[in-house]
Amino acid sequence: DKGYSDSVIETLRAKVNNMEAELRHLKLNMAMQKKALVFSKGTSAAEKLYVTNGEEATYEDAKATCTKAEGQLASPMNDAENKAISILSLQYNKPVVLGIDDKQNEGTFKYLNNEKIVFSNWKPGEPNNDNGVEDCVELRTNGIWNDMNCNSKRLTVCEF
Ligand code: 293
Ligand code: CA
Repeated sequence: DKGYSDSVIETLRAKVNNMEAELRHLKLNMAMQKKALVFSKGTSAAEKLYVTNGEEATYEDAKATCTKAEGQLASPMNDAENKAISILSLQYNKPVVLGIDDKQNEGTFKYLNNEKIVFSNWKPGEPNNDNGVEDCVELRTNGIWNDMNCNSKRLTVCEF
């Protein structure tokens, strides 16, 4: 007959039990690591962890820094995430460059994955594409957004 033998079932049962124990251990450990990282130098909102290296860089350089770190340039998708980033901006007293631009189509701001933004926090009167050269976005220490020249250097904040 095609049934599994009792010994095979018993072996699998033991493996699943081990995996469940390891998973519990991993989850506890990850929660601990996250708490420690947030305590030392990050801020978090929901599932995202925001961390800065303290450096000011252009949009392209900041993007490359975050990609190299296997994260991505901070891209707030709701008010809670925007607040988490603004806490770092306040701590360092520097505006932050976001992972959002309208390079492709003036006035249509998109995330790095080319999707249109679903959340914004523009200052009244912004985005104004001042002098026709503002395709990037800075988040000021108060959390408010302004479109700016992509060559301007702002605080690098990555999300993980
Ligand atoms: C213009 C008008 C200002 C505004 C500024 C920024 C530049 O100078 O009121 O603050 O543009 O939008 O990004
Ligand atoms: Ca502007």
